[in-house]
Amino acid sequence: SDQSTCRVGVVGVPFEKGQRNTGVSRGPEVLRAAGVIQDLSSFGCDVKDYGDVKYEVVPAGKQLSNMREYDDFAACMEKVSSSVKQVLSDGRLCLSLGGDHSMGVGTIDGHYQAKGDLAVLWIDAHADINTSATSPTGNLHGMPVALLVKELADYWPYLPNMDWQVPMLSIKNIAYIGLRSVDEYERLILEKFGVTAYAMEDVERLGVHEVTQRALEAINPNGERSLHVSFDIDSLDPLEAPSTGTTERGGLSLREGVHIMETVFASGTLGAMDLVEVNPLIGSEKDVKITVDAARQVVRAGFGYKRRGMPPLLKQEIPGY
Ligand code: 6HN
Ligand code: MN
Ligand code: MN
Ligand code: MN
Repeated sequence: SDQSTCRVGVVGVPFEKGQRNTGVSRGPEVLRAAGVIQDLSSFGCDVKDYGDVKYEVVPAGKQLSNMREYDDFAACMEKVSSSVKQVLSDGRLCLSLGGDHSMGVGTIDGHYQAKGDLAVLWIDAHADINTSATSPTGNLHGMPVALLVKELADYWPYLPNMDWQVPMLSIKNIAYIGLRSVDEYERLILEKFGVTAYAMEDVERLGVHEVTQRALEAINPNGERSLHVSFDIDSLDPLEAPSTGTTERGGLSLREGVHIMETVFASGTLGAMDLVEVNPLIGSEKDVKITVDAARQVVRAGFGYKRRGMPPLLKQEIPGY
């Protein structure tokens, strides 16, 4: 059986300074405690936990306008990038557990450094493509995509302590699914560059399977790019994932989220996945459990779990069978 060929490395990113709610930094801890790693090994993945990313701040010496907690962000993402690069260089797929979505800058940079040309699937209620000039909040978790793409490089000031990061992604190789809260200047950028973006109305019109196939076809037509999936738990409807900081009603069902990740797995192109924005300090204990269980289902689907059931691992023969 080839079940043990799924090799995964897990990186925890307990970073929450890209937004204003306390608690997202405890995402990796609650996801691990709920059994994300055992979920994967239970159907045959060989999983290694690389632990949590740690960093030390080097003050930039000047305030960057409209980029809250920039110094921490720059220092943390450099470490995130090298951890993700390490996992991939060890011949494993990388699962990064967040943490807020600003960590996409680190995970995608690390993925690029290990694998070169990438395709990125950004599953989110939000487009996360503000620059410091367009952001209505100054929260860095609304800016990662704009930091990663070549086409927006000239829209940023010089970013101290970010010399390790070079915008390398082509905006043509990113696709969105789940959008329903896009700021005005974000909309302008998506239009200007013709970004592949499936908003909720497209999921309704075409269905989630078709949307996912089209998104993958648009960003990776020959399947030769390594695929990075950045899954923001707020892409799901808040009824299915209430414990997150920027909820938007009218979102994906958990079934749709799982289907996207099953389709991703079936494409055979996945290199790395982020699961971000789970905040165990938002909502009741039950809300947290619902959210964490949703995250676990989405993750295991991406690494090959089938709802129709998995064959036994056949570690030993069971007498009588
Ligand atoms: N996320 N567009 C808003 C902003 O502050 O730029 C919300 C961003 C949400 C970010 O959910 O990862
Ligand atoms: Mn996001
Ligand atoms: Mn979001
Ligand atoms: Mn299919």
